[in-house]
Amino acid sequence: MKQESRLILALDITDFDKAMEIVSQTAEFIDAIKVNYPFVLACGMGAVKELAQKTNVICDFKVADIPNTNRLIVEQVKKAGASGVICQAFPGKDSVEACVKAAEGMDVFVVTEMSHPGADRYLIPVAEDMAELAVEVGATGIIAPATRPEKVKQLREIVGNLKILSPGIGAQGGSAADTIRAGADYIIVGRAIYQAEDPREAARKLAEEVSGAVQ
Ligand code: NUP
Repeated sequence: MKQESRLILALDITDFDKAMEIVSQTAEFIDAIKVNYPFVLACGMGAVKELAQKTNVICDFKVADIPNTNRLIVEQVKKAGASGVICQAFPGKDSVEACVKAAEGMDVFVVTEMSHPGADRYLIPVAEDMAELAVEVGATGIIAPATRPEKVKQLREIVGNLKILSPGIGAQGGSAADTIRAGADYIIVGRAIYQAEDPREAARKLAEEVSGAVQ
C-alpha cells in the first residue's frame, strides 16, 4: 500500500453511484479505500473487485470466527483483488494466524482497541495484549483509536514498526494531526469526507494536516 497522503477513505456508502463519485472526487488525496459491510452488503463483492482494479482496497470485515471460517473469508477477500483485510484479535491466536496464512502476503490488520466509547468494557483492558498478538502472528499492522491518541502512542511501543491505521477522526472527535503525531502511519476517515459539502476539499485539507504533522 502506498504511503503518500497517509489518508485512507472509509467508503461507508450504500449507493454505488454516489460511492464512485466520492472515490473519483477524492482519489488524488487518498492512499487506499477501506470498504465495510454497509458498502459490500449493498453493492456486492463485484463492486469491491471493480474498486480493487483502480486502487488499494482494504476489506474491513472484522473477521472474527474459528480458524477454518476465517481462512475461507480471507480467501474470498484475496480473490476479489483487495490488498488488505481487517480481522479481530479476540477469537485468539489460531484464528488470527489463519487470516495471516490465508492472506499469503496480502496485508492483515488486527483490531486492538476500537475507537468508540463502548470499547471501555471489553477492549480497552486487553488492547496491549491484542497488539502483542498482532506482532506474534506476523500481521502487517493494527487498528488503533484516533479518539485516544495517547493509546496510539502506547501501542506503538508494543508493535514496533508494524503499521498503525487509526479511525475515529472528525465525526468521532479525533484529530488527524494528533493521531499522526502519536505514531499512526495512516488515518482512516469516512464521514468527515463523504458527508462534507465538498468531499475533495475535505480530503485535501486532511492530507495537508497530515503532511504538516509527519515528522
Ligand atoms: O475502532 C474502529 N473504529 C472505527 O471507526 C475500527 C474501525 N474499523 N472503524 C471503522 O472506521 C468504522 O467501521 C468506519 O468504517 C470507519 C470510521 O468512519 P467515520 O467515523 O470516519 O465515519
